Amino acid sequence: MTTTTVRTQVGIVGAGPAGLWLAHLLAVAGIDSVVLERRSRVEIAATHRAGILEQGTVDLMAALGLDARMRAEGYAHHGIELRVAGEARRVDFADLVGRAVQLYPQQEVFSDLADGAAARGLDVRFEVADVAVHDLTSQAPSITFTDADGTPARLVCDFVAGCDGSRGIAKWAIPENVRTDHFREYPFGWFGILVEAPPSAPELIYAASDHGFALISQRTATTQRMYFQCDPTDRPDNWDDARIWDQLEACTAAPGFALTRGPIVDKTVIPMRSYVCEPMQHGRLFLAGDAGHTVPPTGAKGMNLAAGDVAVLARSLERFYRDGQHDLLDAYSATALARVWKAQHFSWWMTSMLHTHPGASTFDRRRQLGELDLVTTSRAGSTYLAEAYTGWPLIPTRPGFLDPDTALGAALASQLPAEAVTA
Ligand code: RFL
Ligand code: PHB
Repeated sequence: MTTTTVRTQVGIVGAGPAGLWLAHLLAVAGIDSVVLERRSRVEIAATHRAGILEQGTVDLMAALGLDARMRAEGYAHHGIELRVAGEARRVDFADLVGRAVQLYPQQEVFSDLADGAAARGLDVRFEVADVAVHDLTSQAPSITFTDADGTPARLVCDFVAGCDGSRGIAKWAIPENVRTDHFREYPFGWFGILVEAPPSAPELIYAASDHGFALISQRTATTQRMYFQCDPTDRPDNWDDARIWDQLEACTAAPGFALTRGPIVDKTVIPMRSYVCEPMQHGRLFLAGDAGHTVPPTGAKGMNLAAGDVAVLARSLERFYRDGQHDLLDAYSATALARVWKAQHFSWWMTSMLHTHPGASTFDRRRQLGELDLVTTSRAGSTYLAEAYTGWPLIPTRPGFLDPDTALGAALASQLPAEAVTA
């Protein structure tokens, strides 16, 4: 069978949030791309993952003109509750940092991005197979794949963006002798359920108890998302509904509080890992999102990190195509990793502070309670949590990083420091 050859400027592997955000941002900057995705649209839209968007991520959706449904159907949250041994301690984001987050499921973000891509005429190909990247250190890298109809194809491009998630292939193309894999595995996982019931609380509850950690999150007026700490090797079938509710009640018990129960329509066990691939670039390959790093979900950072990576990458590519300069591209990994490591620390910290650690001594447990007390009673402590949770700027805020005179600069103006906008 003959191979079809397609030519574009940026070949993107993966149509998760990272890949689709990047394709949109590049289009704003006038740069062509083709997105290659292994799964079907239907399958991605049915995968339950993130729920919380930082304010900068909300601004990114607005910059792309894709925020209407998110604002109509999502919920702005101005704080979270930390429940410490049955006592409610609210962290008030509005008061502490004047910012908020948005509860809006990742599947809906994906649907908005995919619909928006079709409306913008972006080339996104679902259900492709056999994706492989080639000649990354040459001027003309390429990606070979089999199209959805079985035709072998080659995408010839100037750059390859590896946006293929934590189980993707792109990062393995960075040779072992130049790549460091920073990895940490936690001795617990999350048991996640989806429940058909009204919300049990108006905001997220992160509960640290002697029975382990639990998170009470929401989705819609009629569907809720809840998690509790479990053994990472546990299986969904080991837990019947009664046992799940007993565990969630034990972890979240507080005077006057009762979980609103309903049919459990989905059960999953999620492993907890921290990972960073350093550097996040090699030749003309650039990694973004989970392809370059993963965090445990406790800080709600994963998808938001993808937004920061692609904002930096899109700007770096704009600089290359518009000004012929590769300084920002050369610095991409270092720029992206500065934000990634802050989020790695925050995610590790929230995870360590809130979970019951197998084998913890009485010293460890009492120290943990002391830390939770400090974080929820000291304004300095809770301000750090509020600042990190609502998120740092997506791009470096130094004047000049983003050019306010370009279409991309104008679109991302909410991310610019005031000096840069008025300069
Ligand atoms: P994705 O979403 O995994 O997308 C990668 C895409 O690449 C495709 N792919 C390939 N395509 C072609 N060829 C190949 N060889 C390919 N290999 C893979 C895949 O099919 C897929 O469609 O990565 P991306 O775009 O970097 O986005 C990252 C986010 O999905 C992830 O960080 C978040 O889900 C993490 N996360 C959370 N993030 C937040 O910001 N806020 C949250 O509240 C939050 N909660 C969560 C979470 C993740 C969770 N789980 C299940 C891990 C809660 C949970 C429970
Ligand atoms: C979710 O709603 O799925 C969610 C929210 C906050 C987290 C993790 C997951 O920290």
